[in-house]
Amino acid sequence: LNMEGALRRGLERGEFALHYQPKIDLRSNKIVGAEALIRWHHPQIGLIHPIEFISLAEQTGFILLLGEWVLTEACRQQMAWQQQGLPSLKVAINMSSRQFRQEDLSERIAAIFAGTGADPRNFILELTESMVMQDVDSTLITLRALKNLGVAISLDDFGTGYSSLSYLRKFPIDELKIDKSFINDIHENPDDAAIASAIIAMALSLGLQVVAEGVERKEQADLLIGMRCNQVQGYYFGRPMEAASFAKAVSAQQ
Ligand code: G
Ligand code: G
Ligand code: MN
Ligand code: NA
Repeated sequence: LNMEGALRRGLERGEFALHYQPKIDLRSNKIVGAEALIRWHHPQIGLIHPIEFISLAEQTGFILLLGEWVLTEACRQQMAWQQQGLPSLKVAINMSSRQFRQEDLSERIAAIFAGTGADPRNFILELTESMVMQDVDSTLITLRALKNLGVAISLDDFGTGYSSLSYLRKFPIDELKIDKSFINDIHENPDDAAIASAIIAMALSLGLQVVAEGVERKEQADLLIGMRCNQVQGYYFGRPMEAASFAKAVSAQQ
């Protein structure tokens, strides 16, 4: 089976979809946005998760085309929700390393916003530490160009990679997402709780938004409220879901 060919045909045939996982603000206890997570509805195999195809797409370069589809689809969906009368929702998009290293990334992204009419201020681009630390000079140029468009920048899986803390202040970053491996055991492991608490305190004192990922239990959410964490995301609040279910969840809380 030629996976790369199947991916390309799948894109042409409309087999990809975005699912949306709620991001909850801990002050209002309301959904304020979503992370868009790609899914492939293969006609024979069924639902395929990104772990099965993202790294191949990255190796072959197909991720560039797929990444543009993801942003275009997220723009279309965000505007559709707004037209349905939902409150303005921030949509977070995962970027791949290859996408982030494109010379003309900000122009490509600007063209997608212009083409769809979506407001860049409603979008967050998630980057990982390894992506931003690869070549810090060119990272800084790219991040500045992206910030000029109006999008927000988030550092995803924070704490699992190697990022020099000095770059947290040099880079124009808006948000840290604490990796779920630090959140898993915060309710029973004091060391993990200490790490989460320290990351939150550091983020807040640098003026960054801080999001805890992988929250699966109420005890974890309660601890994070006490630590002044801004937002949470995880199965306890909602799994990644189809756009229509996400819209229902948002309307239900109005
Ligand atoms: O729900 P989950 O299985 O969706 O995601 C698995 C991994 O795939 C995560 O690391 C996530 O960041 C990545 N991923 C999900 N959607 C996208 C996407 O649209 N683009 C990229 N580059 N990665 C994605
Ligand atoms: O790598 P990234 O952080 O972009 O991907 C997020 C991944 O975490 C996705 O695969 C998503 O489905 C998954 N995820 C989201 N919430 C939870 C959770 O509460 N527990 C676990 N185990 N995974 C989660
Ligand atoms: Mn992510
Ligand atoms: Na993450």
